[in-house]
Amino acid sequence: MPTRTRRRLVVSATNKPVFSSGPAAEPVNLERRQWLLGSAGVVAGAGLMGWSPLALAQDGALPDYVGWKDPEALIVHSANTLETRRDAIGRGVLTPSDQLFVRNNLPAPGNDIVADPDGWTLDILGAGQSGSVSLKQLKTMGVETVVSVLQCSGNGRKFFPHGASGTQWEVGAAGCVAWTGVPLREVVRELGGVMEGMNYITATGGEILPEGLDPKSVMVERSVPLAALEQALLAWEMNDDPLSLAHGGPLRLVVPGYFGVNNVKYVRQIAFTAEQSDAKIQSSGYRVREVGVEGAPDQPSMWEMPVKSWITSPLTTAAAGRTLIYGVAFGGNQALGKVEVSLDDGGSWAEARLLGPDLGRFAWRPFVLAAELAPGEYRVVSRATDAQGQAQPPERTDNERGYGHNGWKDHGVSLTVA
Ligand SMILES: Nc1nc2c(c(=O)[nH]1)N[C@H]1C(S)=C(S)[C@@H](COP(=O)(O)O)O[C@H]1N2
Ligand SMILES: [Mo]
Repeated sequence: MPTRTRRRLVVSATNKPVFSSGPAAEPVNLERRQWLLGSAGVVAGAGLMGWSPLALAQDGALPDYVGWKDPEALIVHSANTLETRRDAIGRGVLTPSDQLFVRNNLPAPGNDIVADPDGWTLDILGAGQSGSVSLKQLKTMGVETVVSVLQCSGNGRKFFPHGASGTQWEVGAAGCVAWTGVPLREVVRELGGVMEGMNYITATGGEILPEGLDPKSVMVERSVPLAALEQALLAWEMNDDPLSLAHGGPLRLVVPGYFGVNNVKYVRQIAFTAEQSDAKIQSSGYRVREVGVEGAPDQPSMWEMPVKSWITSPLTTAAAGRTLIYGVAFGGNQALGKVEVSLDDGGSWAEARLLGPDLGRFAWRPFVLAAELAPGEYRVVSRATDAQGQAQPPERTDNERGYGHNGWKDHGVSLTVA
């Protein structure tokens, strides 16, 4: 858990929100020291030749800002990229916070931004009444809890044979967590609605950008279609704890059903915009294109997640006899329909049983299949189908950056039963 001193959130029904109409306020308490990359050194200032958002963590140890996480459950790819081990994904419906993956495109801001969560301010543009609102005020506008799968666009990148650049995630750049916050549509309603002609929700992360680089080339600013207003949440709690810095505290835009990158951490501005952001992370980053092709705005953006599943246990060996085969499955932006498991690489399938309570359209379900296994070699695979009848394809769709892999073949495991 992020902190032992738990402070429950009080949602006051009497405090009426007040909006400043002046120029958008800058977020407070952001310091340059965010550019300390763990113990790797300072990377601020104009001389940014060696600047890399993927500085290596020392000795595979957990960097300070995620020091509260469970090292046994995580693979440290870099100071900014931590993956949940496949064998750490349990049978529970929710991923414990200390086992959840972390992915930062930029070094995380300083911990001081979560010291006074209620004082955090969010600028809202493109609504009937634009202005600045504090987290304290947001907490008076409504509250809801949504369980959703958080998954990086590059989850499964490791399986692409062309060697897609980026973190070599296997299955663990994903987890299922409970978010508590105010639905964005409630906030917008209080502000007099979305201005006419706006097509996107554009959210900006609260990182202080390094000097000497074009801000557009590094800033985390993502646009999602306005349709996502139906489910978007401004979250201040994750798994019943105040949102940790690592996961975007004090305030995060959560877009259930959409890939991780759209869930902007330490969100400092929400703008309803006619066009998508021209930041690199939107215009050419996170675009699906053929191998060898550069990213461009006319290619599909990593928005809605498709149906996906994978086996979590057993992963390598099992004793002959009755074996319970476990995994997780989700429908992405759709509810989950069913999951099938095959012991012969898709030759024949049996429907698995979904475990735990159904926590809604955006949550994942653990699944289990009881199998009677004779000694031998097995290729165990799972195939999920969403509520609309869309099933996982057998193969990945090769693409330059290794995005969106939901092919069932690569996600299978080879099992030796003795
Ligand atoms: N402000 C900000 N938001 C961000 C990012 C970031 O670097 N900065 N990374 C995005 C990406 S690519 C992913 S996959 C998720 C990861 O969320 P997590 O670190 O809470 O697991 O956050 C997204 N939101
Ligand atoms: Mo990501």
